[in-house]
Amino acid sequence: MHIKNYEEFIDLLKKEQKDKAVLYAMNLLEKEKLTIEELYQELLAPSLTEFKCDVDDLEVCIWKEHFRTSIIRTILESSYLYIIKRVENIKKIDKKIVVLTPPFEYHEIGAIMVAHYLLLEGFDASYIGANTPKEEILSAIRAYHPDYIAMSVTNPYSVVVTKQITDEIKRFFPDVKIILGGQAFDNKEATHSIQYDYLMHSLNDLIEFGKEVQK
Ligand code: B12
Repeated sequence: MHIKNYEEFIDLLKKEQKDKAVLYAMNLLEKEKLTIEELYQELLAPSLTEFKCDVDDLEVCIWKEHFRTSIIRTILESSYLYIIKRVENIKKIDKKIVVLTPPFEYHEIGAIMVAHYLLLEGFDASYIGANTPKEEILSAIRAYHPDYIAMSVTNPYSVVVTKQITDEIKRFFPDVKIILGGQAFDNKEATHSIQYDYLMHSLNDLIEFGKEVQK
């Protein structure tokens, strides 16, 4: 664990110094002090999941959360350069995966990370967006012919619409395998009555999945 890096990074986030926070994270990758996975798992993800607002005004807190999310998103986009470089030298897995969040699901940081993790495992993965309307999802399947659809679901209210979408995917595209993940499924009962092929939670699950697919 890189606790010192986490503390230094969080300090920049608390001060809302976007430029310094982005440079700090990029420097860790450039100098190879952290891998992309370590940066995401040990700094970026906890900086959001453990976010606590230290002011009393709820409105100010919401803006603080939005601003922090925007910093993390900028770091994720900037990390893509390092992903491209690493992917050049790894064995590719000839499987296409479309990653998305369903309609009305705005939490997208987890989905973007998952798309990046899948690229680093060698998959042909594309993140197509958050809050993706049902028709767009079906259209993406028609256009890209993916082997898998990975749906990231955070808000428990999104589970109902996830069921509707997975039903349609299974009806019109029975060969496309469905991967579910995200905080809404931390409780496995939430998957009750949803048609899916894989339920995954972590980077380790994705690594195991990569190995299984290549067998
Ligand atoms: C940032 C944030 C937002 C932002 C999101 C911005 C964006 N562009 O993504 C905004 C402001 C939009 C937002 C809105 C809301 N939010 Co919010 N949000 C958060 C916050 C602070 C961080 C989420 C995050 O990005 N975490 C970091 C990522 C990396 O973690 P992750 O998503 O869990 O993903 C990891 C794993 O779950 C996994 N994973 C995720 N998807 C998948 C998929 C697969 C296939 C696999 C293998 C793995 C996997 O891998 C990731 C990497 O480790 C959380 C707090 C928390 N505890 O998470 C609340 C939180 C999720 N939000 C919450 C709520 C209630 C809301 C709102 C309803 C608030 C409101 N009243 O408006 C709305 C709902 C919006 C909607 N319709 O979706 C609650 C949910 C509680 C619950 N269980 O009911 C939380 C937990 C806050 C809280 N403690 O109350 N939110």
